[in-house]
Amino acid sequence: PSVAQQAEIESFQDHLSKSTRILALLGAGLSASSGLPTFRGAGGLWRTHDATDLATPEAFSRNPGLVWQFYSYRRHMALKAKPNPAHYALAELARQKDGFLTLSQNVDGLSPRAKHPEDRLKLLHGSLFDVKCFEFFCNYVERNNYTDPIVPALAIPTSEEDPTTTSALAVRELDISDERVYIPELDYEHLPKCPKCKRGLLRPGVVWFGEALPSGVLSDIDDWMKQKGKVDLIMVIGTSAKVYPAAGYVDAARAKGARVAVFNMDPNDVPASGLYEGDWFFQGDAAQILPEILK
Ligand code: BJW
Repeated sequence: PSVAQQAEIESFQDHLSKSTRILALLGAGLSASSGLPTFRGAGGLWRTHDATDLATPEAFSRNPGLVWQFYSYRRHMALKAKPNPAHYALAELARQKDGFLTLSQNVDGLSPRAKHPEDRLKLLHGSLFDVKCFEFFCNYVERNNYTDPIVPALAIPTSEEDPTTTSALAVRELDISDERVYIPELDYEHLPKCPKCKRGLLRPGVVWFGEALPSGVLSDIDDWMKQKGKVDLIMVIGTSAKVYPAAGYVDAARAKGARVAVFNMDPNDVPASGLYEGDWFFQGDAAQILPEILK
């Protein structure tokens, strides 16, 4: 870092060491260097679809097979991925500070796998590994379902490598995020069914556009916000901070006195209210800069 950057890092570290009530708002950029794509910008296309167009109840109603292929692929990739140094650095900080609360928009399970203390981690948008019934009359929910694929029809197709160039008969998974790779259309009978009502389809336990965030999560955060008044700091890490109500926690923390520290690859991706005097912006790959700045 340059002299100016070093001074910024030191002023942040000084504030962090004096802070007791701290929030961290996490987004997809935190997991980017674990190999998981973000939603907006490069990598936000899945086949011909904008990833956010598939993240709606309407898309699931219209084509549950396609939406399940997208989520089954993401479950598979998330299981293969490993938490990166930023997930571990945050988990360590959360352990050290009693008044720490992480608000994660990520559904990939990497913070839990980095042993982030569970009571200090709120999953705003659910988890890829929770599944629930899509029928409004049925309340079936299943947590931590890591079965991959969840039903045989959702297995990632493979190709056999040329046996003359490899010693064993290796099978290679095809990249079904690439529209040129053929995947069959799947309908009702191929997809996971609800074991409770036996009628509805199961769906991923994530929060889609137009859906409410989990009520228990929201009330836990409200309770935390109301405690002892002041918030010292909110760290905004690897998120475009464009999706609400998640992004609204930046201003909510500010209203309680918090200074804001943004960690992002893109200098334009600051919260909607901008940066104030006394805030920080650290540009770079979260997996690299966060462990350095937090150590
Ligand atoms: C790096 C990096 C590296 C890259 N290092 N950095 C107010 C105003 C306007 C609209 C609304 C509003 N309030 C509500 C709305 C509607 C809507 C909304 O916000 N729309 C906006 C898009 C305008 N919100 C909702 O619908 C929410 N529900 C709701 O409001 O309900 C109301 C209600 C109440 C009561 C009853 C019923 C309803 C729900 C929002 C759910 C969002 N769900 C998704 C999908 C989850 C499942 C899945 O994973 O598929 O959540 S959408 C998607 O966006 C996902 C993410 O969690 C979320 C945020 O994205 P994120 O993480 O910020 O990713 P990116 O790609 O945007 O950014 C990555 C960043 O990382 C970039 O900045 C990069 O530069 C950076 N980066 N590599 C560091 N290596």
